[in-house]
Amino acid sequence: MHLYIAYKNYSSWSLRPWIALKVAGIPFDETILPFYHSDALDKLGERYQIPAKVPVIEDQGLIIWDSLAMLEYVHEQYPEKKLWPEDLALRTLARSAAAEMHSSFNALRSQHPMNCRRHIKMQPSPEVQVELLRLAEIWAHFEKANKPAGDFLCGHFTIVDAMYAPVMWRAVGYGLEVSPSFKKWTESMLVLPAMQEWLAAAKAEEAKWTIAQYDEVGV
Ligand SMILES: N[C@@H](CCC(=O)N[C@@H](CS)C(=O)NCC(=O)O)C(=O)O
Repeated sequence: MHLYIAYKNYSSWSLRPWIALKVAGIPFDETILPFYHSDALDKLGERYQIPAKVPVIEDQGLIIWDSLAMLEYVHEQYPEKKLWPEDLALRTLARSAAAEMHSSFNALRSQHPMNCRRHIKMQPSPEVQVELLRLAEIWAHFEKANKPAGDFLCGHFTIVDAMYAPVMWRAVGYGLEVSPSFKKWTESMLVLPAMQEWLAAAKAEEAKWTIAQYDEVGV
């Protein structure tokens, strides 16, 4: 399996499949395509007639160019990793929350871009505050759900945690408050060895790649 991603510091979409593969212990190779600094991502898009966007997975002669689609693919290929919970009610909740992340939270995404290296306190705008309340509501659904013990939304780490992983960086990086259960989840996500590996790589990238428009948010 080959995963194409972009900057570990900035690319929120890239983090989703990467962290899921790492936490599940699924072997993969990766290529970083820094699209502000090279045209390699455009070339990949042209080669496969797909958008010049990351992440992309190439596996068994197949191309998957959407993060949620690739997480579903990985789940199908490795059902023993239980990347979705087995319980129908919990899986349905997790799938709905993952899909909501994929299609919503536009204010949070655009006003607080993921930037793992950066920590500043920013007052959320009214639109972002509405989305933070929605996150608290989603976390309350998981709190009330009948689920096994564990630090993650469904007990053990699943696709829904991977989908929200960039939100963890946004909350931590910009000092955004959501709810006590959300805070507890961010702490569990942050100490994952895979997340620490991602952070170390994001820090190491600073010597070669920075993007001013993201580094100056809130200045
Ligand atoms: N629907 C896609 C969205 C991917 C996406 O927007 N990727 C951003 C990554 S941060 C990108 O590649 N941007 C490159 C560009 O816009 O030039 C997915 O879920 O994977």
